[in-house]
Amino acid sequence: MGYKVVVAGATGNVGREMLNILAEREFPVDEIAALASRKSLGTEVSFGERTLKTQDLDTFDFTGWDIALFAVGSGPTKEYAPKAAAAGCIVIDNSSLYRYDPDVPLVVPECNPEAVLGYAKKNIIANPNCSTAQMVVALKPLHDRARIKRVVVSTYQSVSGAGKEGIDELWDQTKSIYNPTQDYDPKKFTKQIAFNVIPHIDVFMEDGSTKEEWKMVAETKKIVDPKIKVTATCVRVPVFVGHSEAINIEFEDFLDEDEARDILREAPGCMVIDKREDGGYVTPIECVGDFATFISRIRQDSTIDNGLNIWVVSDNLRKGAALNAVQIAETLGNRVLKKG
Ligand code: 2RA
Repeated sequence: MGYKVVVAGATGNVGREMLNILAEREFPVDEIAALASRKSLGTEVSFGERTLKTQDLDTFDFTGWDIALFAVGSGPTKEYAPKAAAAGCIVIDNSSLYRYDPDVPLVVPECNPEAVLGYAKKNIIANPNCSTAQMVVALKPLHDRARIKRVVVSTYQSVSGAGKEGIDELWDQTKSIYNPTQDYDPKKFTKQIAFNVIPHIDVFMEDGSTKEEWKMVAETKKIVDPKIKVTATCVRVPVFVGHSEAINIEFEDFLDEDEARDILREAPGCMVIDKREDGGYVTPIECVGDFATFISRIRQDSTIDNGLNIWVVSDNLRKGAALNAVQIAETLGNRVLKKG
């Protein structure tokens, strides 16, 4: 016997990946419902070999369904997640709405799988932001060995993190640059993204940081350790899929770069590609469609006592969103629901 699974937001980039990954990982599904907002209603989506017709999120009855993967953004989540949860369906939510709620666990299964047990207070589990998810997969095993004091991270985030409109804007703007009769002003992003980089993701906070940067701080503390200090600069780059991060880590104890490489080679979810030669590292285009978080450029930072630099790349629609949500469902299945 398997699970009755709902995917809400099934026509979006992340919702489609959720369906792909449930099928690829052979999640034990007895019944599946693909939900969409009224404007995308009837759109067909793929689930393995099957084609599903989307149903209306607004009128769907969640009673009797086990797990709902939500990828609909904070507004609709606020309306529909409590409805699903009250009907007894456990919600795994990809929006930021519940991430900082003390009664809702924020889970990256490679880091804090035991936290899923906290789902019962609200029947909701939160999925972290994409830039945090891939970073903590690499940080946790290093923290377990040498205790991280401080992290300085710069991100290089692909346009798919901003949804389909972000992808379309990069594509159309790039074409318009080769065709001067075609004007293409920024709409989704604040400045031209084609052949450019923009040091601004999400809204500005009072202290001058952006919400994306704040999320990396708050979520790392909730998932790994509240004592870790994080400072982040988040940057949008003209890449379609795959976020990259240059991470500088300061530890309590000395950690040799070779030992760090060995630890990361064994760590769950990590794939080390680290040859000190031309091309001996991973770039975002190579991680698309993969499950792993790739780690390259592992090297000592000799400007501080216990410092290390790493380069971390992952598919933001997968580990940063849909894959992590499906892994939470798997963890919930193995540790709590025990069907399948
Ligand atoms: C981005 N963090 O890349 C977002 C998506 N969750 O814009």
